[in-house]
Amino acid sequence: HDVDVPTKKATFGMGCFWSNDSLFGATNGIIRTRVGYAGGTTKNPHYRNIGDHTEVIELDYDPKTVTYEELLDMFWKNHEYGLTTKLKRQYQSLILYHDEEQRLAAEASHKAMQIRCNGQLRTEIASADAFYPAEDYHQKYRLQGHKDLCRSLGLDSSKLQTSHLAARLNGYLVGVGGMAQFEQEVGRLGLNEKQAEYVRRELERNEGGGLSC
Ligand code: MHO
Repeated sequence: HDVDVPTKKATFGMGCFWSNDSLFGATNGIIRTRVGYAGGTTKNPHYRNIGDHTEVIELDYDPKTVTYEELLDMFWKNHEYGLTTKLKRQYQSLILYHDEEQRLAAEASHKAMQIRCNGQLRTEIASADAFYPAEDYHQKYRLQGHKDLCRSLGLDSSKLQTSHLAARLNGYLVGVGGMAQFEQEVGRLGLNEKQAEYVRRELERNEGGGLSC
């Protein structure tokens, strides 16, 4: 079961990519997500050998449903970008734009934030270049904790980077999106009643709990 609408890509570095995968996964307009390494120059980075790259989330979004500006808003609201903490390159605050329109929007939002933060921003903006997908065990990290659910839905490792359903569940299971939104789309997600009940239980348990890494 997949969603076939025209999408655009957006790429953000905003700390540990597990929580960002969940944050965006159940956001309306996000069609697919994958986590990986980007923004550096070293070849073939891995989690244990990340080189000068940064953990990033790559989004396929439907621009008719969510705008790049709205995604930038989520970027600023959901990570550490100031001078208060010393960040490793791995967790660099980073916007990688995919076209001129994104570049202009990113720079405008950066400028506005810089004023609000008295010039204390650490965020970098650069053109999206090579993206190296992270190892399978990092993809949809929260969802993968629910092995029986994944198995019953056929969400094996080959689907983790491409499945709309996997992106949604990876958010809902930790409470992102909320119950009302889940009920609105559950019919389209293709879950049976038992699977839907399971997700509802987890969503309820975790709603408002905040994302951890
Ligand atoms: N606390 C986690 C962070 C992982 S994140 C993908 C760990 O040390 O494994 O950077």
